[in-house]
Amino acid sequence: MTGGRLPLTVVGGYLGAGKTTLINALLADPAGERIAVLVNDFGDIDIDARLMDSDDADVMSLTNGCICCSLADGFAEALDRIRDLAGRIDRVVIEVSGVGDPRKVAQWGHVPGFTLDGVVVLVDAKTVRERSRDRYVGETVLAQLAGADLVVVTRADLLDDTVTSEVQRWLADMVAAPVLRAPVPTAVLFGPDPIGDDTLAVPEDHASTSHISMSRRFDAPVSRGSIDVWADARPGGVVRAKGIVRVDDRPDERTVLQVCGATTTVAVDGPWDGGESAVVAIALPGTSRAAIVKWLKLLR
Ligand SMILES: Nc1nc2c(ncn2[C@@H]2O[C@H](COP(=O)(O)OP(=O)(O)OP(=O)(O)O)[C@@H](O)[C@H]2O)c(=O)[nH]1
Ligand SMILES: [Mg+2]
Ligand SMILES: [Zn+2]
Repeated sequence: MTGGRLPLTVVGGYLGAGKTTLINALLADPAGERIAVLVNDFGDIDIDARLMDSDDADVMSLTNGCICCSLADGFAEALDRIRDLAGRIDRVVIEVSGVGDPRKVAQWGHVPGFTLDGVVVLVDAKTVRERSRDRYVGETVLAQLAGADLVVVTRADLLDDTVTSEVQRWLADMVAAPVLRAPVPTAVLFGPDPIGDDTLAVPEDHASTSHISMSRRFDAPVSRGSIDVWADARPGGVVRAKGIVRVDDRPDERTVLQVCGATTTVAVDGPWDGGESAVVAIALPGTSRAAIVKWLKLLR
């Protein structure tokens, strides 16, 4: 919890993208957090709330409209009820209807009692490119992606790996957020607070014209596997990143990470020097800080 305010994570994505599936996975592996879920099903029957494995979680549902436009009053009331649960829950996850704009819903993360944690947008690897060009739903899908702090690609299990990679590259060119394949660990979905003892430095807010620099320090070696995931998921807005880290399979050596334009290199350049194990990322003005934090959190 952050100063008594409940972190609010918004989950969006087109109809059937896998939002309820992701939230169920969160409820199954909540990383010790007590989660309240608010579901906005688009139809007039609250199917999704019943699909959620809600043993420990408080699941509330809002039907018959979309919380980003027509259900503002009902949504405000639901947040009041959730606020009353404070002390019993640690965070709130909202499933936005498949046609809703999650970024609009994220504005509720700034009302008293809450703090915005980030916007997670899911896309179906199989259909997202086609849908983005569709004359009826293209605008909706593109707006959802534009507001993402983290993009999660679903149904990769049904596609050839090369096809999914191509979709991921297409997404990465378009959005200023990390692009990951489902399933995504809870610790990455929830942020931007740093995990464990690692510290994450967030400099003062600069004028909107200056680049954003964020860094992360590691107390423990990072895993080799996480470096690959991290390199593949770089948000479009990040123009440069570099670091000297200890890696689990070579903890006594310096592993140098260099991200420059589209290229990432990972090289060992000598014995560990006793300095800090850390990474710095520089992003274009306007890049979402939550997106950068989520990306840096992939190193673990
Ligand atoms: N194979 C596969 N199926 C998935 C995946 N994610 C979701 N599904 C399936 O897709 C269907 C729709 O998933 P939901 O999680 O209900 O999708 P949603 O975004 O909540 O759907 P709406 O709330 O109706 O917009 C279900 O049958 C899921 O089991 C995935 O990564 N792989
Ligand atoms: Mg759903
Ligand atoms: Zn709406």
